[in-house]
Amino acid sequence: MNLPFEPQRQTQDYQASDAAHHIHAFVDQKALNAEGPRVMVRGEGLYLWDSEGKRYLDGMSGLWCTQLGYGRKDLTAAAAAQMDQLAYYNMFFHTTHPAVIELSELLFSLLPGHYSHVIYTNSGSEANEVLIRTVRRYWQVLGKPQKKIMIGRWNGYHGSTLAASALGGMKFMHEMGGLIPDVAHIDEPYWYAQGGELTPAEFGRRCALQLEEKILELGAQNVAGFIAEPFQGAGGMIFPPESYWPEIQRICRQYDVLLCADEVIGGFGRTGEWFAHQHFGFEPDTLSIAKGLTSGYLPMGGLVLSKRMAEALVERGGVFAHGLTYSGHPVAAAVALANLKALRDEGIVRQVKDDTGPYLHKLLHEVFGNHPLIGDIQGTGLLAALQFVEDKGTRKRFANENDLAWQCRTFGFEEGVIIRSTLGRMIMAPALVASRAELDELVDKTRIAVDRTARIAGKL
Ligand code: PXG
Repeated sequence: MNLPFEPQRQTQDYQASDAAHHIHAFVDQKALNAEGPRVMVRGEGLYLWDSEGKRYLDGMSGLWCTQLGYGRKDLTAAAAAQMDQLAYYNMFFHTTHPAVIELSELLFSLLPGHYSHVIYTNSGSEANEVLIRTVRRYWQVLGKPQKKIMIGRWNGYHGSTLAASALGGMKFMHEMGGLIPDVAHIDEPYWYAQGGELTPAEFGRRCALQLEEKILELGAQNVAGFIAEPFQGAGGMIFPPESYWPEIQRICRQYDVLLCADEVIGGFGRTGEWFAHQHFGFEPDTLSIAKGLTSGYLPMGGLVLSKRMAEALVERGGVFAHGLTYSGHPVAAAVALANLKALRDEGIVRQVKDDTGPYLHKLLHEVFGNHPLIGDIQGTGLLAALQFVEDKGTRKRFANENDLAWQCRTFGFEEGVIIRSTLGRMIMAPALVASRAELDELVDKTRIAVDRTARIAGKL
């Protein structure tokens, strides 16, 4: 083996110890223990190596987060310098520090001008936890404490903590450990699966109108906010029809319901815009951020507030009864600052919009436009989903679409590419620094995996 690193231990040794101590995410742990997880040991650019020395092109940016790819020395240098200078301090009891101040200056220079304040967290789940309390506090300050209900969407994903999973609409998550009061859900705008005979535009409007119906059912005087991902990520990389967001925004404004965008996946250049709501052309009141904020090098998230909300909370709100030990952590802030500087100064977001994003989608349409297994190609920028379909004419999906997608993902690993499977869709979201050659390789290896899956499905 020609490895770019010295393996420390045998793979089986790592796996046995992993099985002895870990409950992994979203998996049957007993089955995983029998199989043994892949042990990832090194990353450089878009590539990962496992403990057997096999190399993978990471088509998913880790978990949608490594915007700059792996092994960036400017990020590690920023972390080391900050650790040397001030490894930890906090924003409690009348203190602050330069790293977090400089990060926020840069963050708000990149955001549209109607946002002004941020509450930092360690993750996207926490950002959405903070969201619920902040939104409710906002309405208390405005003298409307009865406005408490949050509306989310079925199959939305907002994190794994109690309140974040309750805001999300994954029923199998609700079943494990419960819901919280004052949360309601409406349908997701997934035209390909649920649009029936309606055109995408009609379906998009119909889904948006469900929000109006739900607000009227609950009473607008009781509804605090509507939360949604601009496009659904974990739920299958689902893009809403163009008619959806303008109508949702109209309804939120009409009924004085805060529009809360979960930008944890969509933020920091993924769509070719800095934030996904800019791609879809709407103006949320809050933004939940995480992942690409630090390119995943250190945990950091946050809740961004509009000037209107911040003004009410700061000028009229009195004590804001919230705080996390690691909010605005100096080392995470220094890494986020270096990350955002690189995304800006190297023109990476612009490159996704003008060059690599259109290039990826052109390739995907050439390769999969007439593929017998693929009924739809969605996405923009460095973000794409391939929809498996049994009958293109009726958009009938396979009864075993999840198994097929999982199989395709496994074939991908065998071919040396990592793509994500969910609900009969294959997703790719490579690092934003991907070159055209790397995108060629991503699509080429994905094609082999999809062809192998098509053979199993009897489509090739
Ligand atoms: N909001 C959104 C939109 C997310 O996608 C979270 C919140 C929670 O963030 P934290 O940092 O608490 O994990 C997420 C996370 C997947 C996958 O397989 C997606 C996420 C996490 C893990 C896996 O698509 N999104």
